[in-house]
Amino acid sequence: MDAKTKRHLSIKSAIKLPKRVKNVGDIKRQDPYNFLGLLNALDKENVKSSKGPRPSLEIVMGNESADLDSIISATSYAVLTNTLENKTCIPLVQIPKSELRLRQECVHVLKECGLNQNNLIFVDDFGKVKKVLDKYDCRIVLVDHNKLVSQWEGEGGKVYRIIDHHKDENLYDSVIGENRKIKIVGSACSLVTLEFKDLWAKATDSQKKTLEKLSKLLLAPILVDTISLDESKGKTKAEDQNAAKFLLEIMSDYSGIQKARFDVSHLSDFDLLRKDYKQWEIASLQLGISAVTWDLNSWTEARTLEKVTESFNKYAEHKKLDLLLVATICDHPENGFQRELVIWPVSEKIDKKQLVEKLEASELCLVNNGRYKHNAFYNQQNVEMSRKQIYPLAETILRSMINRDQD
Ligand SMILES: [Mn+2]
Repeated sequence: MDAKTKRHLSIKSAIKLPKRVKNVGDIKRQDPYNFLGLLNALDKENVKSSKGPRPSLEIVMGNESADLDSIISATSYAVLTNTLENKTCIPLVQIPKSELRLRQECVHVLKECGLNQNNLIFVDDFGKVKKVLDKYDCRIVLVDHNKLVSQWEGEGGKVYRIIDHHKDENLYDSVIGENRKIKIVGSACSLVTLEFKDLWAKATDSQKKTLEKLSKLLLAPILVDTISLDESKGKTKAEDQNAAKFLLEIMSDYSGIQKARFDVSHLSDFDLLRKDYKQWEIASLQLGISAVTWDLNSWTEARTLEKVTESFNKYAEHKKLDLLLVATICDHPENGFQRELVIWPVSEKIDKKQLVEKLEASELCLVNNGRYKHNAFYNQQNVEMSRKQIYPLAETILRSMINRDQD
């Protein structure tokens, strides 16, 4: 290198050039898993000055429990859309960022698959999302639920596609045919995988490279939700098998996810109860159901029975509940997959004796485990019934009790 070039280079490096802000195209090409970066770029884009109709944008969201299936089905849908279709899509996670640490299985899977959780879009950034929503011609895609959560209720007109495995609530009648894929299968991620399977199989080498991380990512919730595709557990459908088979052709490494999911002993009772929680209003009653990945024996032994039951009371009070149900699952090393149910009515509005009798007589096949003096702690022998089935059952029982009171 001659002196002149050297001098030129040193001058050049001495001048600090302002960092160029990445635009939407840059992010999609260079950093396809940086959704927050994409949102910021969309926010900065000068849409108004450009002629013609507003550019289109897709927003994909999972349900408010923000479990592994919801976070990953939404995230993967966005990456697949951005990579394989000539569209722009951002995924939303419907919890504050601070609550992600309550979902160690999600933290584990994201890290294991090389995704940076700081690049996801959480509730904290919804202000910016709403700005973008007004600026672009937005269409909403629902994955892992088929009814907008209250936060987005006003945007029903924008829903154009649904991919879900819950009972169809028959909303958004314009979403029909190919755009309405609601099937009761093990995992919403199976349906997302199958939706893009053909395009993915035909992807170019560079697209395939971008999507490399996704196979492992999508497989995680499918395996967790179907209990490792074990047909005897009644969760696995042909769609789950097909999706997993397709993804396994690209990769396979599932160890650790289940372990992280069931490793909850470091969480406080309050965190355990809110980690995977849903609440409903039935007539004037508030019902909350916490799903906990710890068995009642280990839980009460680690904390004492008094402390755990005290936590149920405090949590029910905090959420202003009339009835708290705690549905536990654990993968016992000797006895296999097990479920338990805690029936915890807290308000005078509920006839406790009648409620317990009706639940005891239900298809849950509850057997009192004798650990608690009142009828509250049960082994649930019908292990096929998760919260998805427990909720409609509890709803029917509560409504029948209310109706009887009014007669
Ligand atoms: Mn799901």
